[in-house]
Amino acid sequence: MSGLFITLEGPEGAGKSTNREFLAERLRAQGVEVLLTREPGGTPLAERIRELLLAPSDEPMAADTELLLVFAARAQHLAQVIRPALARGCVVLCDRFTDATYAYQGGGRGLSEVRIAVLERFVQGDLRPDLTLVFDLPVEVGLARAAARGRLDRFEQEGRAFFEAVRQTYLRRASEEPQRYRILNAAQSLSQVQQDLDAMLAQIVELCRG
Ligand code: Z5A
Repeated sequence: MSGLFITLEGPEGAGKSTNREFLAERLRAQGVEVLLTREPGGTPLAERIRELLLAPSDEPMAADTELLLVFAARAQHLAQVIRPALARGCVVLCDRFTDATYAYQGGGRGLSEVRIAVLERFVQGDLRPDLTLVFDLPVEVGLARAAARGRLDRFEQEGRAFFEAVRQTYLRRASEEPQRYRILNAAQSLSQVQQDLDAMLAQIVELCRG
C-alpha cells in the first residue's frame, strides 16, 4: 500500500494555509484518510528549526545556512511523518515542500539549482510530490495580505524583487512539468478559489484512489 503526496505551494499570502483545511475537509468527506502537515516543520524538532528560519535576527543568516536548515528540517519531517504516513496509505497534504526551496533559496536567494538538486536527492532519494497545487497571485496582492496580519517574519521582510523571483520560479517549474502541477488563480475571492478547488476535486479523489 502506498499513499499519495500532495503539496501546496505559492508565494506570500496566497491562501495555502486557508485552503489546505478546505481541501482536507473535502477529501475526508469522500472517505479519504488525510494527514495535514507543513514545511518547514511538521515535527517538534523540525518546528524548532522553523523558528530559527523565520525569526528576524541581528546576525544575518548565510544563504547556505538557510538552505541546509531547510533540508535538515525536511529530513526529520520525512523520517518521522511523511514516509510513515505514505507507507500507511494516507494522503499527505503538505503546506510547502522542496518546490519552495527552489523558489525561495534558488529564485529568491540566487543559490544554484544544481546544488539544491543534489541535496534534494540526498535527503529525499526518489520521493517527489505526486501532485502540486500552486496558488499564484501578483506579489503586491500577497504582500498586502501578509502585511495586514501584522509583524513580518524574516522572509516577509524581503523586497518585491525577491518575491517576484519566487513567483517566477514556481511558474517556470510548473510549466516545465505540467503533469505534476495545477495552477490556481489565488488573487480571486476565497469563494472563487474554493470553487476552482472543488472543480479539481474529482480528479484529486481519483488520484487518491489510485
Ligand atoms: N521556506 C523556504 O524559504 N524554503 C523552503 O524550502 C520552505 C519554506 C519549505 C514559511 O512558510 C516560510 O518558509 C516561507 C517560505 C520559507 N516564507 N515566507 N514568508 P509559510 O508557508 O509558513 O509562510 P507563508 O507563505 O508566509 O504563509 P502565509 O503568508 O500564511 O501564506 P498562506 O498560507 O499562503 O496564506 P493564508 O495564511 O492562508 O492567507 C493569508 C491571509 O490572506 C489570511 O489573512 C487569509 O484570510 C487571507 N486570504 C487567503 N486567501 C484569500 C483570498 N482568496 N482573498 C482574500 N484574502 C485571502
